[in-house]
Amino acid sequence: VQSELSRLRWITLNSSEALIREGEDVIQGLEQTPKTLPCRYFYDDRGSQFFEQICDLPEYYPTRTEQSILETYASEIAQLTGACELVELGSGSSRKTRLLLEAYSQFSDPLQYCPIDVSAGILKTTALELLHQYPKLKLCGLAGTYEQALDQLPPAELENRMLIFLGSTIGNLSEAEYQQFLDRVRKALQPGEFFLLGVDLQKDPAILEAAYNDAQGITAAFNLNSLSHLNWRFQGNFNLEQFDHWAFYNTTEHQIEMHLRSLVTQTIALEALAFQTTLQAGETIRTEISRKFHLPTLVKTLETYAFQPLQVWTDPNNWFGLLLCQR
Ligand code: AVJ
Repeated sequence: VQSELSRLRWITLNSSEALIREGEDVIQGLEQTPKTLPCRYFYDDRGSQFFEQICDLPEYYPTRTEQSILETYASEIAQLTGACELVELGSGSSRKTRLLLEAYSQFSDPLQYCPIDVSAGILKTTALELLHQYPKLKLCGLAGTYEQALDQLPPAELENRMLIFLGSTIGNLSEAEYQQFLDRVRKALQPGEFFLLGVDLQKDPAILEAAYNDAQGITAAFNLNSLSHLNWRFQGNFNLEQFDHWAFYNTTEHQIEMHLRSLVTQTIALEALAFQTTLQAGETIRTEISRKFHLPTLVKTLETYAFQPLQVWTDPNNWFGLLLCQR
């Protein structure tokens, strides 16, 4: 354990100042019509556990499809980039990243991994597990949001670096946020550094809708859990029994939308933010958008942000895409 801890560095970016800003995001979202919530509120420690369960659901194909692409191509990715430090946004349990860690173990350079997640609990557990599993690994865990992390990335420990963003989490960003995000990534990387991006692709809406309306109701529990999170974080009074999970594919916007629908007219309060608002019966709070991509369009967009696409991989159904670009 001593030697494992000597290979661990830990950085917490959740300053109190950032928490206040987060509260402002919540208020801003709930004052909009329709009401929205930033989707990182899914990921308190309990929400991250629900998400792990979602990944194993028969209806939720993205995780296992992306996993199969990585199983097939991880060593090709490592060959294309050569030895480099792996920096991952939204690493969670790092289950797919293990395939990359295996592939990058072939290099003589130390294996350097920097997982970044808002959920410090899952980050810590995963970090300790990985250090135990990979004796060559040096790990620098960063607890914080993507914005914080990209603006304050620790200096690279190796010559080269690859930023990894898997699971189509980029699809949770609105068009404006998406553009800002790509701009931040470009600024965070040096010329020659790599960006590995996993995206869910447009497909039959029935397949998409099933993935967000699973038979066991885990996605519903995950969605509702964001209200528990607000309750403990901001002294809220949300009653989860007075909301329903609602998810559908918006075909014009090419995005899944998840909402929580109020079953009654009710006033909700977030005491720590001195905020309250009224929800009409049937009114919804949009908790997530999950955009579905068209690969050729995405490649063009990345090019306009000065990312040179090196290779694109998909699965036999063309359900999911993995892109390797170079800054
Ligand atoms: C991993 C955040 C991209 O949008 O599909 C799963 C989250 N939401 N089921 C997604 C999620 C509902 C997931 N992301």
